[in-house]
Amino acid sequence: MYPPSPRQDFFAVTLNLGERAQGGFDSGGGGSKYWRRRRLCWRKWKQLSRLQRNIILFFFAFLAVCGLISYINMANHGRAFTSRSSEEQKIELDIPELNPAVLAAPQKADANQGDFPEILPQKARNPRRGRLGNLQIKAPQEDLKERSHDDDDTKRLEEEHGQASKENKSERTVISWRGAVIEPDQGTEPPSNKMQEPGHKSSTVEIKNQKKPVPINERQKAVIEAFRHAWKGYKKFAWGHDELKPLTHSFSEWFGLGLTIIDALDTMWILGLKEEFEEAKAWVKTELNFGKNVDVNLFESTIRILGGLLSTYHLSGDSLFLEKAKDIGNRLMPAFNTPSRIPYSDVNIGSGVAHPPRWTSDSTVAEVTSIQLEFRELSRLTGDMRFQTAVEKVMKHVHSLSGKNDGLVPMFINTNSGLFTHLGVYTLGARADSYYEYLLKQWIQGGKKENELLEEYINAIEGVKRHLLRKSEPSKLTFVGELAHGRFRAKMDHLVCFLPGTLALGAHSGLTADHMELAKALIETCYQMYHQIETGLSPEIVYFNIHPQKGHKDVEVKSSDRHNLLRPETIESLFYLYRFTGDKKYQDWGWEILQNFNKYTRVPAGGYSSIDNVQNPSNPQPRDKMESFFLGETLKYFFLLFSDDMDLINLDQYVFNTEAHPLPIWAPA
Ligand code: DMJ
Repeated sequence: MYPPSPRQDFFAVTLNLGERAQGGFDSGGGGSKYWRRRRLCWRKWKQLSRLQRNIILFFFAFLAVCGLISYINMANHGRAFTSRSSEEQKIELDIPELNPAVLAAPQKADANQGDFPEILPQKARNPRRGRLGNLQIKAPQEDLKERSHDDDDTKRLEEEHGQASKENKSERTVISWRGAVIEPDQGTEPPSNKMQEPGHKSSTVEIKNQKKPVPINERQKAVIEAFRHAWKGYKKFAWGHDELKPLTHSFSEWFGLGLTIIDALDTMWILGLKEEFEEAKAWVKTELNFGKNVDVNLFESTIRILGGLLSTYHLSGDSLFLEKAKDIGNRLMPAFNTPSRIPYSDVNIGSGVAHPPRWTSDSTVAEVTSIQLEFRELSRLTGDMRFQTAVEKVMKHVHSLSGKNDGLVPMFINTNSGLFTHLGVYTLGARADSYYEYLLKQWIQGGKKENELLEEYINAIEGVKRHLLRKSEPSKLTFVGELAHGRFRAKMDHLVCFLPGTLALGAHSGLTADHMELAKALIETCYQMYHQIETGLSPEIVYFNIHPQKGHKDVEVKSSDRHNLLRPETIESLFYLYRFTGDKKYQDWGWEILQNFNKYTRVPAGGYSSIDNVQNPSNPQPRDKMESFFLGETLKYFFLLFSDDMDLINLDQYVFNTEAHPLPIWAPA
């Protein structure tokens, strides 16, 4: 037996190794000393018992094996890491950051692009300069730095655009959100440039749905009659001007661009009014001139003019409308040349000078976030990605901002700082409304792939439920109020009545069923905003009773809010609800409202008029104005609501912009 001597073993080994090492480093120490130490070491090794030596050898062998194993592992890990990176890269390519993945290859405009004015970016404002001195900003021709900045983004988009088209041939993304599984639907192709007949649904629908046309019914005929009556007044007294003043047989100008004609083009097409369409088209061809020295509001001209021209192009296939759309699109671009890239509210389309309103450098949140459907579509059709780049920058920026309350946004955003202003007030009404609408609709337009938009939309609806929903007394109507610095106001704009339609569209697109339930509850409320009022027409704003009080109705109206501007939102939502549920009560409610429009707002000589007092049936006080959206939206939605042809502007192929102009849902390449 060999009694172990651990202390000695340990000492011998470490000392010797240490000496060896020291010798190795001590290059000037002399070789003889080194060899003496080696011999001493060997002697000590010999003095060890066999067992001791075996243990030491086994220990070193063990260390060597461990070292080898960890070397192999590290090598494998390195290989795995490298290959995982390429997987990730592949995934990144498969899920593009922007929506061109779902785009068909852009159809180059066939017109001579050189015919259109080249509007150069204007120089960013100095944010430190005072407001008043900076209201008008001339576009300098040589701002190359900004231009190249934009060019980079545009180039990137163009590359993604091309790449995405290739990659998505076989890919169809499935998005899962809180249990909802959403598959992109079949989208819509750009039209052929072959001119179609008015009344045809569109070149695309025609090809895909070889069904017999559904004959129009009596209620639809009543809408056609109403349209013709409105058109008669406009033609007689306001032809070529923005809006009809039906009482004084005159007109009013806003932009001086024949707004009513442009807004009504696709309505005429859908209603099958061939003659009216042809005369309107002739006016667009010979009279419409965007080179005028006029200030236009970016949002209003985008949704009405650009949107109207693009949808008419899609429905008719006539390239005249695309040419005009490109022209106005180019002329609106200077609005984006702000320090923050949040666009100014106004732009002079003749001079290329953009500016904020006189009293502020803020823009309205709804306005800067409700131009995206139109500019994105313009890029898709022209292949010029500047339009898309500009509006998507705005969306991304707003997405990144703080100051939201559970997805609800403030009403203003500063064009210098890019930050929300007037924080703490949240509404689904004026100045914020279509922000929410366009979150969902852009997601649908792009083929349901831009998850950021969907997430924002769903967050916002959760925010609405948490902060803005209440029930009225005595009828327990569900309504959407407002939040001002933590205090709830039971105030609801008629504008909010877009929401039931948008919620229903979301539910139809795969979102959870509670969205449809809320849509049904809210459309009932919007209908009651008409039904409970003396003329059967809704005021601009209502206040709901939330405390039970004897003799009080659900809805109350302030004298300053009792006007009706012939707005479309409730009819729009009735249309969506009917399309998705098939419940005829929505058609009946719409019919009741149309009759009341005829009773209280129709002007015998031609046209319809906004009224000042919906609570006075014997004198509703006509205001002498027919808004262009009455023809562009209200009558169009009436016609679609009364139609039983589910393919008349099929909602799986088209998405309506906020001015009721249908734009195609992008088809996979
Ligand atoms: C229209 O111009 C649009 O619907 C916009 O989104 C809101 N206001 C009017 C109609 O009320």
